[in-house]
Amino acid sequence: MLPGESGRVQPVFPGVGPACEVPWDDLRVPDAPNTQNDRSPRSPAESPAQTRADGRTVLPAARRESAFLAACRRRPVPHTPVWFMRQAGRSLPEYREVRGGIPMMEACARPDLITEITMQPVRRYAVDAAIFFSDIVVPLKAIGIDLDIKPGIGPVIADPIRDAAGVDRLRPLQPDDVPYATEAIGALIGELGDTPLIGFAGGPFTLASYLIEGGPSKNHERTKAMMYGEPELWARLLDRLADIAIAYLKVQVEAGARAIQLFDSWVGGVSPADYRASVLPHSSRIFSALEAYDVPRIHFGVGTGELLGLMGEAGADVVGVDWRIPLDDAVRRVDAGKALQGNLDPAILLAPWDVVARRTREVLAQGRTAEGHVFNLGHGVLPATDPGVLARVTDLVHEESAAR
Ligand code: 1CP
Repeated sequence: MLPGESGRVQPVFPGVGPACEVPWDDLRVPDAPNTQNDRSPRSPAESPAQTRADGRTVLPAARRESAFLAACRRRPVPHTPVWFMRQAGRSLPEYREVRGGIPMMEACARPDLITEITMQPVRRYAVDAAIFFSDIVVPLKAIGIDLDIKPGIGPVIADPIRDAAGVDRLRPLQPDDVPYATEAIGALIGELGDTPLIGFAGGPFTLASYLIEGGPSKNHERTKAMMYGEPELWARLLDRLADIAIAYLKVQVEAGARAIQLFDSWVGGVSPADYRASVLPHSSRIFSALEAYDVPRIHFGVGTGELLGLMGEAGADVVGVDWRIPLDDAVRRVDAGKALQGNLDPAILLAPWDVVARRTREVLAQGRTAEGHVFNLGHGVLPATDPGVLARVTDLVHEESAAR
């Protein structure tokens, strides 16, 4: 689709005039929603910039930075970008079909399946980013921890880690331990064209919780008992988990991921003081280790309203917000210089469309107070979600935000 052919409002970059300083490398990414038949990168030379009557310059699609990367970097966007946590998964019939009978851990180690499942939501929705299909426990399995992802439960660890000998079992991750990740991302980069791929890893608290509790947990009590009662052992454990996250993220970025997200999903149960003392140093080390790659770094956890400022301080470029606090409130909780991601309650997608549309517009309005906003849910897509609703939300976000 050429610029202007879509019949949609031609988006304008405020302040982007002839002396536009957006780096060339970023301008090669068409931002237009990637409809299925519009994936081929076009040479910027093919379509010149146009100056409108009001003097503003409209960059042709092929010369614009990906809307997702631009929003992460707090730069002007043609529309608010959108992707959904857990956009691949059980809400999609095509996912259920390819996964049929194949255990989750096996699917996560097969490049063909990783590629197919990562692509499924990108084919269905005009999302602005893809997320690598894997799981936060994949690198732990790759270094020899005996674990499985059980249907309907989640990660289950055969021999939970509760002492120094257990911590010593966590050896460093080498790229050779996850050859399927490198191979799948290589294939994905080709298939995705200009749609950026987000790589991810589990945050140190959340991975520690699975390892210590032995599986999903409501209160993370053994985990917190170690954090409070055995601070040296805790620090050693989180240090090793941070090293594993760094190695796994580097593998993904070196293979072609263009942004990363650190999911510390369950860290919201920790107070700000304890977060600062016992978790932040480790997350901070992970973000610092990725700094040189110059990819946007996103940090997300559930129920982290009281931690948002600290999660930004840890070194995230983009702070993920769950649905419990409005984005304009979140803006006040993070330092200047951060973009926000979020935060429609995933359960809203199960309500009638007029409710979904109204709530989506509210999130967009609140997101406008942020320096950059990536539209997302406040947590993962629920399995009962109708994919048609996700498609409509994606289009609504694009249309509403482009029309402004
Ligand atoms: O058989 C299945 O379909 C299992 C369901 C499933 C899927 C599709 C699990 C088990 N993991 C995944 C993939 C996955 N996990 C992705 C890629 C898909 C995408 O986003 O499109 C990602 C990013 C994750 C990350 C993940 N795994 C997190 C962080 C995000 C979050 O949801 O908070 C966490 C906490 C996990 C652990 C996990 N893996 C699976 C489940 C059900 C859980 C949560 C268990 C619990 O309640 O503690």
